[in-house]
Amino acid sequence: MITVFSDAHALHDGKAELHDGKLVTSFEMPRRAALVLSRVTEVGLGPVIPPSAFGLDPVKRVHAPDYVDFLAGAWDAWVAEHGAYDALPFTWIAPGMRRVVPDHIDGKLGYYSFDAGTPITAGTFQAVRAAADVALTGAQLVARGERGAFALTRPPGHHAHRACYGGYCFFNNAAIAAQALRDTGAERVCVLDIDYHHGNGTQDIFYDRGDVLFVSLHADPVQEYPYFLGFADETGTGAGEGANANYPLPFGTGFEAWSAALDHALARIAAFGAEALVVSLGVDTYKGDPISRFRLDTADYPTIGGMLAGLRLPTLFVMEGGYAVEAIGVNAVGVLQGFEAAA
Ligand code: OKP
Ligand code: ZN
Repeated sequence: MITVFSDAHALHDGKAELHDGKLVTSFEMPRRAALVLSRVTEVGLGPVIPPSAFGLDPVKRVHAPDYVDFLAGAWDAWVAEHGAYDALPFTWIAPGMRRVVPDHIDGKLGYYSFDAGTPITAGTFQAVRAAADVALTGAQLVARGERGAFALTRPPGHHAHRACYGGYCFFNNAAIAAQALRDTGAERVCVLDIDYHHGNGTQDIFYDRGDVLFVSLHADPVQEYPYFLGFADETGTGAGEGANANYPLPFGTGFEAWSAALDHALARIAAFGAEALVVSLGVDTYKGDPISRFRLDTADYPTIGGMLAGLRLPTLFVMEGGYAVEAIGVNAVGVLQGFEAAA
């Protein structure tokens, strides 16, 4: 399997996030992608190639142009006000307030975000552009006939909505790839999100569309971030009615219950008749993950890959979460190895 990777991910290097009432070292760090890449080479998964440059047009197929422009200029605007230290938002729109675009960067950060865990740093925009290119290059490989491809994206993307960032995510790499697959000929595409957290951004982007099925297995939002989306009764709207499926699972979920939900999800995907599959591949379902509370083990990940291969669909894996850095490489690449063994 070909891996697409760009060193530019390391230009996004947040110092801190608000966690348990304190500013702590960011869980989402450059070392994550470096360790997945070294595992890819260690096991000889296949060639590692750099992305092609697609520009921002395919990004704007799923993100609002004013949001993209905001991200492009946010760091410089922040530095002009506060100096060269990471930008974090601190206030948001609540019911009863007005949805107006502020002039000041501090207000704009709140307007275009939904949490205090997602710093904008000097190289964030370059890094998220590179991640979009990585996803788009992977989509192109799959569109051109590869059975599977791995877009080793960082930062992750599935929490990013059409016009706001959060959850370590800025550009929704998986959504950008799914849209590119649609635009290059696939009539119906599925995004299957197996990250521990609900892919609220991806769901929202495709919620009113019947051509992209979004399916997600994740920690129940009554207990876990992102709290305000990801419930089982969210099934899509308008033309998208029936093209959204959430599988919320409780804290402590192990592989038996998790894989039963995956079996159900796979049947749902097969019935949809997708021509291509994008997998939002998070491995923060691992029992050793420092911010998550599922109980999957390292041996489970190749099994998951084998189950995904059973769909017999051209499949693009897009890297999302996973914060147990010592295990992220083995677990993420384990899924890909399991897929290849069964493909
Ligand atoms: C990104 B991805 C911290 C709460 C959680 C945000 C988690 C974002 C996960 N106390 N913070 O889905 O892996
Ligand atoms: Zn996650």
